[in-house]
Amino acid sequence: MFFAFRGARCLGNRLQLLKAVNSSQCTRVFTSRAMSSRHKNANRIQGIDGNVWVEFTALAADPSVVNLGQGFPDIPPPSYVKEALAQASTVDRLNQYTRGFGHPPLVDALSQVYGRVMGRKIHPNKEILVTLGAYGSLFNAIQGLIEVGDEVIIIEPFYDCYDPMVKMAGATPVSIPLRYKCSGKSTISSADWKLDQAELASKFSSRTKAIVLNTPNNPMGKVYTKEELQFIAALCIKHDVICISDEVYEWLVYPGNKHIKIATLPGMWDRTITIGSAGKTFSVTGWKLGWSIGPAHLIKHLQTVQQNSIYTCPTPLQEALAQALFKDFKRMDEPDCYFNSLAVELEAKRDRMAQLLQEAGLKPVIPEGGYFMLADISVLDVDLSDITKDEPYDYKFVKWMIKTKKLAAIPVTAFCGPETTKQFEKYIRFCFIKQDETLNAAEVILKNWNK
Ligand code: IK2
Repeated sequence: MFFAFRGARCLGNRLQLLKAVNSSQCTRVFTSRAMSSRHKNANRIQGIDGNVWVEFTALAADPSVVNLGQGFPDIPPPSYVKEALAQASTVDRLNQYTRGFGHPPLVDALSQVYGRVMGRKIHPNKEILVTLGAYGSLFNAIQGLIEVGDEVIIIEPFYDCYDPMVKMAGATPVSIPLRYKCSGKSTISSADWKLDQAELASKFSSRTKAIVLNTPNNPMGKVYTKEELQFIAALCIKHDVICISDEVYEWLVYPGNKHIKIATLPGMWDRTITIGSAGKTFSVTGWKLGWSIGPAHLIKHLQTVQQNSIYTCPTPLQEALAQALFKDFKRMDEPDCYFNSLAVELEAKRDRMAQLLQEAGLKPVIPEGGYFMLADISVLDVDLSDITKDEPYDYKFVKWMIKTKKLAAIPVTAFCGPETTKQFEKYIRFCFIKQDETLNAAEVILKNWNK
């Protein structure tokens, strides 16, 4: 339409345009417009057009596919969360814009919950920003704090959007892989993947502006220990580096592990942005609400990005989230509190998933947190050499599995840079926050794998 309209203006009138449609003159006009450098993408998005969620969500959309791919629950959210949203929509005022940096009851609720969790007073208006999902927080933090030419350290495997967001800011991602250290135990755990301290230290330089941390980690489920966090913190302090700490799975930690917020370690509050997600906290990924918490001198730069981009988040959702947080804040120490009960429910699903994979001969990596499980697929020895597309093995494997076995997962190299592709291309990621029926259906597929 756009080209047709511009073409019509150029040729004078509609009649002339119609006559010209089949003429080579028009083809030349249209082609040269389409090819013009003015229509080229901005450099800041060069090379980042591929996206694992766009590609694999479409492949898994067929209803006959058992979808353990993208990380969304098919268990229902708590009823009081849904009711709070229904209730909010009945209040006229709550269907209109609210405060851009966060609906007042929501920033109050967040300041109370995190004030308690972090053991400090958190200013609701200056130290909290409500965002469009954790994605929004990551985007605001990276756009607001990272300068063109800076370096940002990212630990691999990483949640896939970190790398393109850093590149969009004109900065350079510097990656460091978690390395497997065999524990000698019969099962493999996410705790067996560790940062090599000397290697990590070597990545920091005067160009390093920030490090992105993700604990519990997606895709592996690693929960960083206090010692690991202290080591990262010491490097941040030594090199005056900001820590962007993505903690969307903060409540989903399994027995024997403890989620520690790096912002609570000495010297870290002033240099850390802690990111959370309503989608992950209350099993409502479609709500796309998140938050950034940190010192006022950093949060104000994230606020600047938000006020000049999306400006504000949906009011009824923020009101409902505030009500849900207040409810669970009052019972934080009780087993019924959703922050505690979801992890218990998921522990059983995690163990079931591990068993399913083991019975199919796969080697699962048992996560310490989150709701994903990696599986080593090398034992299946599927010959995909006739697929000529130039992709890592895990991409080909998952596409083949969706097509022939009707089971969807996510290739782990989507969370890696080019240097670690070889290290991770024999792993795929399964999401296990699913109803029993969904896990049963996956079990049938895995049990019949060789039939
Ligand atoms: N950070 C991490 C670590 C996430 O896992 C997510 C959500 N990911 O879910 C998709 C998947 O891995 O299958 C986000 C940030 C984004 O969270 P939100 O939905 O709140 O924007």
